[in-house]
Amino acid sequence: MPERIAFRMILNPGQAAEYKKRHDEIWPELSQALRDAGVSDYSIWLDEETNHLFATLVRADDHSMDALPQTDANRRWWDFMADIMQYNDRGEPHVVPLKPVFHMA
Ligand code: RM4
Repeated sequence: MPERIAFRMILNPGQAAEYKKRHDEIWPELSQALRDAGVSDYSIWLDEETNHLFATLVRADDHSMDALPQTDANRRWWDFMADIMQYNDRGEPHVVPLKPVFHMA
């Protein structure tokens, strides 16, 4: 069964418009890399009070999200986004997995 997951990232202050613009113009090769990794129905929402980015996506049973950071498109995208998001010391966006607590179908 495909699984929906959610996680949180952090935007740098004052970067909301730029973050949205970059995603409005998302690189086709990045969307393709995500799809190839078994990702679909990916949304990101901004909490303007905290600058938290709330993301949800669906991943296939046989997804390969763990290998995404090694793809050329993802590596270049993370380099490109590093000036407007908070990153960890491994050069990846700071990501906090979120725990499902309620769902009404
Ligand atoms: C985000 C961040 C995530 C990526 C999305 C598409 O800003 O870089 O890692 O999955 O863009």
